[in-house]
Amino acid sequence: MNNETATPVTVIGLGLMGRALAGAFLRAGHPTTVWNRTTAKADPLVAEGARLAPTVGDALAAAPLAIVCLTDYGAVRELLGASAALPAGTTLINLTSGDSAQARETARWAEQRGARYLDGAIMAIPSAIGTAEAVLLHSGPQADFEAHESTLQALGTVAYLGADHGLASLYDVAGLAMMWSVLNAWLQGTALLKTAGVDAATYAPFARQIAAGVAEWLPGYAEQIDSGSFPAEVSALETDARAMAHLIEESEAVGVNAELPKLIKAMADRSIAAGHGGEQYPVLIEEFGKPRKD
Ligand code: FVH
Repeated sequence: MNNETATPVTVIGLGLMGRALAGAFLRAGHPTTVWNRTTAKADPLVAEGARLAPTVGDALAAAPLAIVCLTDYGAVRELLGASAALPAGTTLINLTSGDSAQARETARWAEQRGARYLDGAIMAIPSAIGTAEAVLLHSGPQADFEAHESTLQALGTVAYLGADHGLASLYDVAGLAMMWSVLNAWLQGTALLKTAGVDAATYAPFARQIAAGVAEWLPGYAEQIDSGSFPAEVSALETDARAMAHLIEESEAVGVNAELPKLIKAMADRSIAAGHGGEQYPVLIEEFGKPRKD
């Protein structure tokens, strides 16, 4: 792609992530305008060919696509709120982390100011930006995503989730829940085995195999959740709960933390008490779908 044909892009926010985003656009040949509160952070990008806009308004007007990546949504509203109207022809893509309510509210706020708005979430670290490993999720009007999809592909693997602006944030936190839960489960097992002199490197391949195996179950379990029917084809929840009791007893016996095992069993016990002991594990979606009443 050469500069003449490449779509101009603006990047507002040149922190660790914003700098990576702007650099990826530059390397893909897009004329890139940047702005940052602390202007010195733009220096390396200007040296690579970026244009430093004197104001946020100038940055927004400089390109049909403006990416914002700041600390939080408060910063986005504070910064963009100063410019009364956002340029009508600009599509604003907010890659700042936040929750679905902030995403939906900011979409309403941006659209009231004449901007087309997509919300997004970056499932990658700065060094991965510009490679296929970087996954960037987007939600909002599909036509606006499609209009800029080829430009966004300079950042990595881009996905469109749907029209609800809150979807990118929800997928982001759902992905983080998955990541931290898998890591916590691995740490629980590693702690157990360390008491028997098994080091983490020895256990890791086994843990990786278990994680991959469980991942294979997800499509079938998703069908059970979507159908609302949880026939016990593998094992009944009551059987699982007995194994959970073993995990608690073992953790306490060898002197490692048993909080995670106890939470796992507490969720199952509540579902069993509600009459689901003979059903398959995904029946627990009902416990996850409601706040805990103490
Ligand atoms: N870094 C990462 O690996 C993660 C990956 C997943 C997504 N996150 C989210 O990306 C947002 C930015 O994260 P970051 O790592 O770039 O954060 P910082 O390096 O701290 O840069 C913050 C930028 O925000 C600017 N800023 C903050 N407050 C204001 C404000 N009130 N007005 C204008 N700009 C503001 C700050 O400017 P400066 O301090 O350089 O002047 C930086 O440009 C974030 O939501 C992550 O959760 C990154």
